[in-house]
Amino acid sequence: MDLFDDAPQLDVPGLIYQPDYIDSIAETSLLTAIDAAPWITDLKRRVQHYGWRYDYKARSVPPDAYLGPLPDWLTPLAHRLADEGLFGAPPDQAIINEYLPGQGIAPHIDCEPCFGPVIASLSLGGSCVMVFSREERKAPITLAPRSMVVMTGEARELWKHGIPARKSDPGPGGSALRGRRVSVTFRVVNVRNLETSNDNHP
Ligand SMILES: O=C(O)CCC(=O)C(=O)O
Repeated sequence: MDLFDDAPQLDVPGLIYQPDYIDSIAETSLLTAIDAAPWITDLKRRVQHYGWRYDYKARSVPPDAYLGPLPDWLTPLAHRLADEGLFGAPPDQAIINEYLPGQGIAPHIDCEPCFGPVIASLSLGGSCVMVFSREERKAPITLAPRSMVVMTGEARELWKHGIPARKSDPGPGGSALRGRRVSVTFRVVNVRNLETSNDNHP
């Protein structure tokens, strides 16, 4: 865990935040590749699925949902996450979410049977506040563009994460207007569990 050994400790056990995980050239190139690819428009926000399709209604990865390997423009990041020791194997699934100002994602824990013990999300374009919650406890974390947030242990299994659907976020300097944020969330699919998956993904 080279890079992540120095990452600041947060209030949520198992949550790791690494600012400036990529530089702005890599960010622009990822956004260009993402915007050249087709979007799925069934949800309130646009998404793209790579590796395996996630079924939001069934809250599972159906056994026939394999889409093929991650695209070339995501593979280096997936290998880097594994090389840094965060994932036991390179992630084989990625969901891209686009959030326009006012859009968010409901608090949820990613499907536990479907996905492995580590979830990592890269922020592109704009920042947002992601709120981690466990019963009455809440921990808002600002995710800056080009940062990587990694959920492991309690943060992945016991705390929900969500992004309030609003146009601005509170911050140290007052309220900050949101811009367009695109995230790339990496996971490893538990292929052996695909028949029996069930979860509380939104
Ligand atoms: O936008 C993000 O960083 C997180 C996305 C997410 O929670 C999900 O796709 O389940």
